Amino acid sequence: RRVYDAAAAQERWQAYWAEHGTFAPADDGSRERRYVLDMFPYPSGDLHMGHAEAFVMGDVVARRLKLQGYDVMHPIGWDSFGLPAENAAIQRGSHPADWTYANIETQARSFKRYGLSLDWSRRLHTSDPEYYRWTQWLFLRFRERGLAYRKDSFVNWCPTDQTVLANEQVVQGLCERCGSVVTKRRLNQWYYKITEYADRLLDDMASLEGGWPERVLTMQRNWIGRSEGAYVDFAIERADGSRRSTPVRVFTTRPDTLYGATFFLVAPESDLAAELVDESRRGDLEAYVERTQQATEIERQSTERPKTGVFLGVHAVNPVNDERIPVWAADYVLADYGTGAVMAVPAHDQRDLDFARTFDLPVRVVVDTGAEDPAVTGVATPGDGRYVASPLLEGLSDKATGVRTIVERLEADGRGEGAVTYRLRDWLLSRQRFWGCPIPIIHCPSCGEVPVPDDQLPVRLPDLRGADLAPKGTSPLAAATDWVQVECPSCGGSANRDTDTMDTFVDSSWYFFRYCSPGYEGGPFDPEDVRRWMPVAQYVGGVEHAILHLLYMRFFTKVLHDMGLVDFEEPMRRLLNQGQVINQGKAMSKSLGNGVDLGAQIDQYGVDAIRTTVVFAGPPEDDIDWADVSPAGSLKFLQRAYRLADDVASEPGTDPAGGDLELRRTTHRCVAEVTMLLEDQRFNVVVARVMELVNATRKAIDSGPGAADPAVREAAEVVTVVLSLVAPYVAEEMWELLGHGPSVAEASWPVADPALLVAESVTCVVQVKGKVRGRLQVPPTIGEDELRELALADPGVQRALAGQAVGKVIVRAPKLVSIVPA
Ligand code: ANZ
Ligand code: ZN
Repeated sequence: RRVYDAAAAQERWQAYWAEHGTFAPADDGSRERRYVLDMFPYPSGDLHMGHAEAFVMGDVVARRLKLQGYDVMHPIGWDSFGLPAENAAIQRGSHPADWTYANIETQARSFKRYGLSLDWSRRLHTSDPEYYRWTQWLFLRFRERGLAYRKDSFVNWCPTDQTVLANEQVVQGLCERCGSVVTKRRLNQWYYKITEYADRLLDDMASLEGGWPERVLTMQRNWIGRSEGAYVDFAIERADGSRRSTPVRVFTTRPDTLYGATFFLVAPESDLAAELVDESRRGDLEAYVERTQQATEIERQSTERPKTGVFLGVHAVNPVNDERIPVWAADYVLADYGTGAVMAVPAHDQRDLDFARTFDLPVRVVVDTGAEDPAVTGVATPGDGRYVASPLLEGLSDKATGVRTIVERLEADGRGEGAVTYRLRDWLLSRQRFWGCPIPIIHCPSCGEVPVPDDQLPVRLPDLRGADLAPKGTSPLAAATDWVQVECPSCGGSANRDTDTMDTFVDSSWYFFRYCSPGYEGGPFDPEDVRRWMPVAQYVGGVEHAILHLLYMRFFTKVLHDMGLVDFEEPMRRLLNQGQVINQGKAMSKSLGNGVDLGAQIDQYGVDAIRTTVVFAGPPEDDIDWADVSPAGSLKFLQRAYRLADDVASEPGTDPAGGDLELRRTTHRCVAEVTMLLEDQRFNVVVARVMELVNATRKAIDSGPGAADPAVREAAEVVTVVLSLVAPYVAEEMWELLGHGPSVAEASWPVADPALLVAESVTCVVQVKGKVRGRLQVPPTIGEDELRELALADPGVQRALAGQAVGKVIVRAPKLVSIVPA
């Protein structure tokens, strides 16, 4: 008898698939199209266990859809710009491309070995000039629409990576990449105006309900952070009694607490603070700003932190009662949220209360919540209650009415208006690093910002390497003088290129469109290709991208929609976030020494056993603890499955209709169940069902009708086709043994025969006083007690009894019940 040889099968079938283009879609309209997409990898060395889990899930989906008759596109590429390549190049004195493309080749070999049903002809790398040409082209189109702009502002700065970071890349005040404490710097930087799409990004999530994990939708909602409230305008009165020509706006979510505003705050580093401050206090403010710069945004907003601030020597005038309140600068007010100015209501806001108590400012309760006076307890009362000391709200206790009443009055007086703000900030896209997509702008002393003409794209990176790339606070590109100095495309005078590169999240915001049109020269993609393939039927990737990538790519899609290039607004119908592979209850790490090497696991057990282990370990969303799983057990199972095919191989195929009925029922129930389980992404249960079918088939061979029974062949074929989703190499070998060809990937998905799915039942006759009064369909194995109860509950029987008490009941399970009234 034959034994499954994993290594030989891997070599053989990899070559077969590559040679025959098995996984390239036909794209000829003969079959319905489906696009299955894995988040493309970053080339940081070879594949690891995390890739093993992520990519096998997408592969199960893609292979299943292909077997079900769809024309499947399942492409692959690399997100190949980024810092690690640059750091490696600095260390080795080489070019980032060396490291990047060497790693890509290593990963590509591993992906092929891992048996993924990928279409290699669509492969792309975001660091290829042919790709970033279109990243630049899109930037210019966004800019024409006013969606890419430059502004001076305080930005997050990582002192280690020497580059700015998007808000999304600052985690708890630390750099997402290196963990350094993030500081602030004032810089002139490029932004994408994602805030203009905030409402659409929120509203369109309704269409993702059910297809996307709820927690991802929640994270995006919170990140966008829509707040409803009002803008309120406060006049400013200087020390000499004169008034500023225009009032200053604040944003508040609680306009109904306006009578409780006892002081007014501005962000210390804002232009507003510098403008408002009385000359006598300017020195104090400047010293305070200096101190503020050292604190992170998280520290500044923390309720734990002692409150600090400086009085600016001017007053604000409350628009509803003309009360004069002092204006302070305080660092818990952020310059770039709302308007950068706040009306402080210490009775009902904890941070304002802490501030009031620190600086001895008045606390006035305007909502009576029944709790003790915050001025005494030090605990603010943010809840609902009866309005007090608020003439316009006299007698009210409903918050919505309170808010509406104040907003209406402010609007009538022209002193404010209802408003919505978002936590979402515009997307800061400039990076002071080398290995990224150059920003296609030229700065001309006479013309200002001049876009590089489309026919001069791509703006290629200059050839810098090694120490040229070391971080110095400005972009390394600035050092490439020959590259920087160019002729202005507009006036022909001497001008300079923009020396920043784009955040790599820009590259990954549109790659899935490019897969539809590999190598297309007329634009980032051909709209016709995208119309045929998109939206993506299934997207698979890590939950760490719940906010950044998944929000940015939704934004890009909406802009492309508005440009008339695509006709949908949401690019990914379904999203699956696979779990992580951990070991001994902990994330794998060098320092813990608990890493598991994917290559070594594959060498030991074979690809199929590793894939099976990963899929079988639990629901795809859950983490897998490698200490709890058994690749050796998976390999044993695959050998058992293989032996079925081997046993059946020499038996001629005949019509299964004449085969063993019990095994046929088991097989068809398995098909029906597995089909549903796949739809619900319960891949681990699919493996469990195949294991059961393997056992049932083995029993039929050894102690049942034997290997020659056509039901056995039928079962072995179902095992093979279903197994091919998870363990493609062994399935190919089995398919061949069973006399089929050329590839199980070209087989069709089995269809369950409904006649074989009906549970067996027998008819039970129920008599009352010897007359038949009911018929019940019951399982042949039903117990006497259960049958008696069913019979007595039957409506026909009840009618015949007409309220008489039951005397004697004779039960002959499963066929007869006879009832005699008392
Ligand atoms: C008065 C007030 C009274 C407030 C009250 C709250 C409670 P969200 O919900 O996060 O949008 N705020 C406004 N701009 C700010 C800034 N730039 N920096 C720090 N805080 C700012 O928060 C909105 C509330 O945060 C606003 O409503 C304002 O304080 C404060 F009982 O105004 B509130
Ligand atoms: Zn010019």
